[in-house]
Amino acid sequence: MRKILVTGASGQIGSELTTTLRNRYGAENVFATDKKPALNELPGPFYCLDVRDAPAISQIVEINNIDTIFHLAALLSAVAEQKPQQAWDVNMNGLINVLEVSRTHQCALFFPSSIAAFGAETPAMDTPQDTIQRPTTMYGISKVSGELLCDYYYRRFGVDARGLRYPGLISSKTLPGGGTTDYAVDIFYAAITSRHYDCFLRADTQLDMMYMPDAIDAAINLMTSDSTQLKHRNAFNVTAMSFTPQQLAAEIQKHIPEFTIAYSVDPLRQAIADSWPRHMNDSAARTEWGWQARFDLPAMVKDMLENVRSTK
Ligand code: NAD
Ligand code: AKB
Repeated sequence: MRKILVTGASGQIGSELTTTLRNRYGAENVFATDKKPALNELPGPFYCLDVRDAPAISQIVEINNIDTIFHLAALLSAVAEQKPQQAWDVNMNGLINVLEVSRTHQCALFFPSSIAAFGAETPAMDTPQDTIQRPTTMYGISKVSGELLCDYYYRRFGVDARGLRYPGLISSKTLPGGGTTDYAVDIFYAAITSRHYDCFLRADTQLDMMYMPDAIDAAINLMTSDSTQLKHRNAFNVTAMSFTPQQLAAEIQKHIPEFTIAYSVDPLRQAIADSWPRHMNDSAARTEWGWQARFDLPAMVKDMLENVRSTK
């Protein structure tokens, strides 16, 4: 990776990934792009770019000699369910545009899939790497289609397209952008400001989760790993912890004993969460490129509370 392009760089993952990449590879070598302005801690080049605009992507890649693209621009699960046609347009046309530019300019490509690529017929516990994928949401359909497109571009055109199936990501720098797992971020702000949180998922909704520093390491480690060791290359299951809102609240109460949680279930997001796995098996990622998370639930909660407090 010498010259790197990040799409969706102003979002929850993109803002932190861009900063880490700029620290490691030089700010001048990491080109952040998004529809909305960047908030990156480390300044560097930024383009206002809609990923549906194929000629604009191609021009940025060409003039800056880009060799690696982290393609993060997308609509997330809850927003996608409210705007399914727009979600298909952004998630699929955006991806095929970056795959095409990767083919014509020999770029490596990172594509983040999600636990949403699975559906209710997938085994919910110890979810295998290779298993049935029949998602019932527009977001999930775009993710499983994206996984297949990346595999196709690798087999058909040799594009080095790699990717992860991320679980819900928890971070303190940028607020999440309209997903089903957003409660696991919102709860920290509520715990610190009002000592109470009204959760939109049921108390017993168990989902895989990961702290952002691990998510950033996973993306960079996969993209810099030895290609000859990758049997799957793309759509690796990765997880760091798996918990329910009730368990997360109990961990927060160890630090803030007066914190309380109540449940006002949102039927749309509850139905989405109920169709996702509860705990993925990520042994393929561990074996093929050495994936290992650093943060478990107690370590993540401690760090999140410290970071969110410092922003108040
Ligand atoms: P986010 O919503 O925080 O950020 C997405 C960014 O994409 C936003 O800054 C938005 O302005 C931008 N964007 C939207 N439409 C665009 C367009 N047409 N052109 C250019 N930019 C556009 O999302 P995120 O959490 O940072 O997620 C990034 C990627 O990771 C997505 O593909 C998402 O599906 C995937 N992912 C995220 C999580 C998570 O928990 N955050 C989990 C699994 C997978
Ligand atoms: C969402 O909830 O949409 C995302 C995801 C798990 O893909 N956080």
